[in-house]
Amino acid sequence: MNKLNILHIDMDAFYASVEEQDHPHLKGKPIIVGGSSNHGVVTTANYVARKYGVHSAMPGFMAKKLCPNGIYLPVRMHRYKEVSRQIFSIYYDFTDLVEPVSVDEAYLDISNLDMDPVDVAKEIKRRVFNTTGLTLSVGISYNKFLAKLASDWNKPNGMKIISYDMVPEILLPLSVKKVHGIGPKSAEKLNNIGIYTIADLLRLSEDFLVGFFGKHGNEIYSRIRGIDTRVIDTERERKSLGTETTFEDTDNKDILKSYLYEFSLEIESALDKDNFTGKTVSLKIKYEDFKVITRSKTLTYFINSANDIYDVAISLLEEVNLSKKVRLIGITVSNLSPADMEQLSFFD
Ligand code: TTP
Ligand code: MG
Repeated sequence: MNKLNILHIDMDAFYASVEEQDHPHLKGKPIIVGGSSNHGVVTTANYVARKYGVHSAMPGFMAKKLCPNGIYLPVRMHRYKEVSRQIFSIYYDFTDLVEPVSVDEAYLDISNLDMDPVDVAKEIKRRVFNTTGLTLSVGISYNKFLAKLASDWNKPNGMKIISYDMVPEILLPLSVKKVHGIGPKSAEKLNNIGIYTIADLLRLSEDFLVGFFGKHGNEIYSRIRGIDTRVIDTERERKSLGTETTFEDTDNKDILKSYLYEFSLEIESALDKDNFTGKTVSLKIKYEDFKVITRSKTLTYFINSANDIYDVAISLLEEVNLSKKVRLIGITVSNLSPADMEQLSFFD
């Protein structure tokens, strides 16, 4: 009962952190992504810029008033998606029960892992940092609502557990705005009738909440009592299909190629089964010294045949260093889309 099996992971200042990582000389400076034209809107700001009061969705001219010396950068969506894929592929190394919520946010159900949830969280943080240089915040709890609340608790680079016995102490004093499902407008309406905190909300009947919020009223009634029965929805967006294998260290390219061909066939049949096509092929290699590299290529069109997947995988293999022996190789196809809706890509 109430096993701490749900993680909610959210990257810190995601777009701005990617920019900082790609432009190391900007580290420590206030970075604002988007909003460079006065009509534009800020997508996000790093934590240095947030000290000036700059935040997501703020019009550019306001940001510039608050932070005239900020570095204003254009949005490079394809790059954030690329980093996002690297991060998600780490999550999928731990479990298939991943629900992608956005480019930088996911729920993981780690029930099947025989590991302390804190160790899982630490290991994910470590691997994401080693691969991308980025930090994230993770919330650990026994349902999605509480895990999400926890991930927001001590951003950036945070980690917070909310266990069953902590729920009253955590929830009661919280502002109603913190309840997933209560937006700024509803929060204002609640404030107008003297309801500011979850403790205030708890005094209202379920019927009243349904009258007030409509069909979400029941959910909100449960959530403020720490109850959330939503499961991890892995099909919310099918993110990737892949396969990999470990073998005796080898530097024989023909052997590696034969694995890639085998995997391309496997992925083809998996894509076919789910009626998906994909746009990105990633090659993962672990060397004899356990160093792991991944290389990805995103096409401008969707593919689902073994031959197409293999061709891309081979072109990626040509780019990697094979002077060291390899002990694992794998392919993942991501950026998936239902075969009959090819024009819609995942994050758009
Ligand atoms: P968030 O996770 O909400 O924000 P963040 O990652 O920048 O900062 P943090 O989580 O540390 O508070 O959103 C993820 C990305 O989505 C963000 O980097 C930019 C983009 N985004 C927008 O484009 N517009 C928005 O209004 C918001 C909130 C985010
Ligand atoms: Mg984030």
